[in-house]
Amino acid sequence: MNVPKIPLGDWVDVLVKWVTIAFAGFFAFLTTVIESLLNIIVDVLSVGPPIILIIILTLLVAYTSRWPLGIFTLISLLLIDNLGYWESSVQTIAIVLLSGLLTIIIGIPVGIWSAQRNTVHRIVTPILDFMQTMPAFVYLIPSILFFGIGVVPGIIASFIFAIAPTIRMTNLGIKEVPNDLIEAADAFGSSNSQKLFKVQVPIATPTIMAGVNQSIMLALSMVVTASLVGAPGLGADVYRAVSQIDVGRGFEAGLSIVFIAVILDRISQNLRNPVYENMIKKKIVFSILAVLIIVTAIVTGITKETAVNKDDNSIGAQTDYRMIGIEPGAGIMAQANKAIKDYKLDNWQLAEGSSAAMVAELKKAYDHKKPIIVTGWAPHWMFSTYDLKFLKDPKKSFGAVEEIHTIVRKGLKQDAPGAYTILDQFNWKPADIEKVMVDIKDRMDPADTAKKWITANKDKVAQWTNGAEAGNGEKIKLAYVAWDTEIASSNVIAQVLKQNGYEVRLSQVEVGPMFAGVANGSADGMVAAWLPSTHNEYYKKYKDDFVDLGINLNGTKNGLVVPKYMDIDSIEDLK
Ligand code: PBE
Repeated sequence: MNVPKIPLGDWVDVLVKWVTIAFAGFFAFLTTVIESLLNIIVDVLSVGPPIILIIILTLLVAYTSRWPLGIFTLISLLLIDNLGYWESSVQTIAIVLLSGLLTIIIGIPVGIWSAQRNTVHRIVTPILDFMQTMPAFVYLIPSILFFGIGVVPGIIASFIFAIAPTIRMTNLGIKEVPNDLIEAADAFGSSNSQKLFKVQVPIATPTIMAGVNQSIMLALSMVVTASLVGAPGLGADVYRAVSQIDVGRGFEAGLSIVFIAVILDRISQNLRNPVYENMIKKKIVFSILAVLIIVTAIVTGITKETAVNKDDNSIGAQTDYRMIGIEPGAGIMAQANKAIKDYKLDNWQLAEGSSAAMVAELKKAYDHKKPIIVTGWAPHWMFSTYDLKFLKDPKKSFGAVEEIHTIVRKGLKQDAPGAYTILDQFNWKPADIEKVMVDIKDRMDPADTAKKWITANKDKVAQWTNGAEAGNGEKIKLAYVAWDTEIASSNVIAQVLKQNGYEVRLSQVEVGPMFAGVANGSADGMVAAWLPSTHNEYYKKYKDDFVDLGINLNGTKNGLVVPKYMDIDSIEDLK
């Protein structure tokens, strides 16, 4: 039977597209609100030197959860500071606090409502199941389109992922309030709201708080995922370490996350019944804390207000001094950071995320003729889709024109001589790869696109396969990074190898792992080494452990890219 595929994905695409346009104003508003709230929290937390917050947190943990834990807090926070992860930690705490806050504000009322109305409960439960089990990565995709890259889509995705326990536990807590208490309240003639706030909620509080605690922990577990779309903090540190296979830094950042998890967990668990309550009243402690927070918020708010330069119309002010980057391990990211130094762009930041997020952000800005600066490279379909220009780079921070090399593992020549020959002879032009990229971008399946290109370019492909022994079903594993250029090239060469008798597996990884994989033989090869400058660091590190088969494409270029409607020409204009 031949049942056509149901175009579910297409429907979702259409829906998301419609929502993006119809609710653009609402999303912009929400982005501003969430960003400002987060900024306030970060400002308050980072007022004064770190030691102030360290002491306050230590005292708070000691007060709520006994002094040994206070000492643990002190030591672990001092260690975080010493290792250089303080700023990231503050960012992470702020993100988790804000997601937690949103969870409480929305989750508890929904939980109460679903405890009171069975219909609500019946509707909410399957939605919660869905939200909790749908891989959180999936929320990130529409989130980027709705909110742009940065911290906001990360917070929203964490919130969706984390809210379920609060709703479920609130519902449970309220339902578990013994019936005789409700009857007693009824007998005294209490109104519904009196019953709720004077009887049900107080009795259910421990259960509700357990839910909130779970939500906070889940939000914390999302920080690495959120960093894929540009959320800063410890998650970004971990992601960066993965993408550069930096074991040491990965461990340091991971350890910091563990410390913060323990601290937040203990505080949120014991907030209601602090251990030392008989020594100092809860009310006093929390009042002092509240006053402290409010005063700092007001003071930092005022000092900031006066610091803002009112008539700043520079490109920097228009773009929030932010350039949109890609995967943290990409060579172009190191180059962009170098440019920031070389051109002394002190107040500029390079947002980390992914190539897909960068492209989404570019499209959004371009559609609204807004100023935007991205890290871009050619060949790339974006130059044929939009009117873009490279900013001039007189200091050559992004290197000069480059080439892409094919690199294979040692021993491939003996194990699969035919594949080796094909990989060695693989060579094409920017115009070729661009054609493939445009088709893939227009939503053609990469493998099909590759086949189409091969059929249309038989002569070229014949040169690559010339004299190559046919394979006998040997397995060839090619590593690549999900950059548009490499999705195109890897798929084409994979199809060519397949048509010559090899069983090819493409394995998508981060940059560091791609080089390491070929070097340690767990991947057979890759066609994605940008040299001499872009991937020089990785190349140097592993060059003794793999075989460089030379150039497969000439004439690539990296740099900062802006739409032509922007009135700047050179990186120097960013100052
Ligand atoms: N790129 C595309 C990569 C190499 C291929 C420019 C994004 C990089 O910067 O590492």
